[in-house]
Amino acid sequence: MKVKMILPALTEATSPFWRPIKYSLFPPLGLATLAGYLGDGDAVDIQDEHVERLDLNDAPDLVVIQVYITSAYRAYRLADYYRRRGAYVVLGGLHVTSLPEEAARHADTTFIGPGEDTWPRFLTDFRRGRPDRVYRSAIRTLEGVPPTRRDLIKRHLYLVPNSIVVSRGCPHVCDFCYKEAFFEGGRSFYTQTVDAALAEIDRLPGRHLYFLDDHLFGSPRFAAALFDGMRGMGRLWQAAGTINAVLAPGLLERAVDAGLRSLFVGFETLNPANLLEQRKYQNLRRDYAGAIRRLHDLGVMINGSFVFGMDADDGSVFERTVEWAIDHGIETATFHILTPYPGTALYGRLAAQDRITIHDWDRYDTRHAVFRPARMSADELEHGYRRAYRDFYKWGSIVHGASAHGNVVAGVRHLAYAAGWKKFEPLWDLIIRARRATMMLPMLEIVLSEFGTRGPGSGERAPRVATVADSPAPDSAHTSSARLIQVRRKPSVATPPAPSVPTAPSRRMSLGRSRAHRRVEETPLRRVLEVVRSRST
Ligand code: B12
Ligand code: SF4
Repeated sequence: MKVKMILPALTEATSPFWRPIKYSLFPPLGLATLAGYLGDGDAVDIQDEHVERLDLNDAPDLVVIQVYITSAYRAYRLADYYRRRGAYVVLGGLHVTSLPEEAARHADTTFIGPGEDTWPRFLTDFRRGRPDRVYRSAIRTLEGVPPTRRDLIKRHLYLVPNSIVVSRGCPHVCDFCYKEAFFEGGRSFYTQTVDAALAEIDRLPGRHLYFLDDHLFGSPRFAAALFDGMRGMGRLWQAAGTINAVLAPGLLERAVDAGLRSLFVGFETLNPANLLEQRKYQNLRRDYAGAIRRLHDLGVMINGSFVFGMDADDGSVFERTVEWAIDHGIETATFHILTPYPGTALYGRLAAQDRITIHDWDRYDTRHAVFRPARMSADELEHGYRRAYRDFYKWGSIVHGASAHGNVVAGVRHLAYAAGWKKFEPLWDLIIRARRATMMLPMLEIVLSEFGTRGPGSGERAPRVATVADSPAPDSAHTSSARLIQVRRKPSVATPPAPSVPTAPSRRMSLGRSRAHRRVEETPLRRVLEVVRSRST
């Protein structure tokens, strides 16, 4: 059987805001997961329109399309096209689950919810010539899921080819999140077994990993066993987690020992009234600044996520949030306009209040105000959102943020990461168009490892207060990669818990106290940062 799997590009791919770098990050893991269920005799082709031109002159028997809200119209056009050519077309994913009737008009079969239980059932029915019109997921488990077909992923087209998910969903229930709608009718948070997760990690080449799990720390037991199992695998990795997971004692240290170097953190809002309104209780009364300090003390960079337009937000929210994020040395920030995805509690509430003004799914991209905000106009919200991005990523802000770290290497890493990400887009563009995205991965690894001062997760935490003089000699990078090869070992859940490593002193405690620290403060690099900062503000 000839199977074609498509991740259509979102419509904005043709707009001036199109950022190839953002969409060349991660391969289509969902489709590669489903491909794992196909047989040896099936000819499978995964095409991701974000990074390649679709070949539409083929004649597959089965066309599988993953539909996100912002790519829904494009997905429907492709589905109609292939149905006209006689292929059997199936649609699934988040948007199909939110609006099944809309999607069903363009498909022979639609899938509601995650695919691990329904997709193999469909394949059996399809091969027998008796597929149903709709499959609704009810059994939620990742046990026995076949290995993701990474051989079908065109790795060289992605900056982060080693993305991985070892869980589904999240234990929390924020109103604006896709999660409750997508997992309705079954468990909304579950994980792989630790052994299966470690085996998948072990299969991935290179050092860098990006966990796309909504909340990798969502099950502390699973996370602790995973991190312990990863110790010594020589990985450098990034992931997402919540404030309370960061503040919880112990788990973060284990993650860092296993190689965590950057965390996406959902701060979302600085206003407790907004947190209450959105049922984001896990952030309520949490010490945001303490969480930042904790991450930075352990050498973990932060990508802070902030949402604008909740009901307690007025026109002052943008400046306040940006200033706060810069002052606290958050390395990168992702701003969003609150977006009511169909099926979410937020959508229900705004629809009941007759506040949803736009139903064009292309604009549900978190860059447009598709509803009437409570304390400002939609225009003000969009302008404020754009201003927040501009202000956060101004050179002056980047330098200011970088100098908020009590540690020069961390400051330079901040500068390199934020500027590299946002200030050289034309260069990224060139590299991506030359289909060389993966070439940049070593640079990302260097930055994540604080230029070699914090190597991959070896189980040994690097001393926190590093100075330029303390930095390893150039050849120690080789030493650490040699060790990397040596220490790679078979994963096992039986690994005993990590010996408790004393936590590094908090930045507050160490500031101005240790001699080593004073050396950091006085390094030439520190002075360079100060000069750049004074010139650029
Ligand atoms: C990685 C990621 C991206 C990446 C790449 C996406 C990719 N290559 O797949 C990038 C950075 C490009 C991206 C961009 C955006 N993203 Co995004 N992204 C994610 C993230 C973090 C992980 C996706 C993933 O790999 N999941 C793991 C795999 C295994 O799951 P899956 O893809 O969902 O596939 C499973 C099921 O959905 C189902 N399934 C899917 N398709 C099909 C088809 C069939 C036939 C069947 C049977 C089953 C099936 O089976 C699969 C296995 O269970 C999710 C959050 C999340 N946890 O899902 C957000 C998420 C999908 N993104 C979101 C958004 C809003 C966006 C943006 C609009 C953001 C923006 N401001 O630009 C853009 C637009 C994307 C687009 N193309 O339209 C929202 C989606 C909301 C919605 N209702 O559609 C999410 C849920 C984040 C959130 N919490 O709000 N994103
Ligand atoms: S914590 Fe994040 S992933 Fe979990 S429900 Fe809230 S927004 Fe969604």
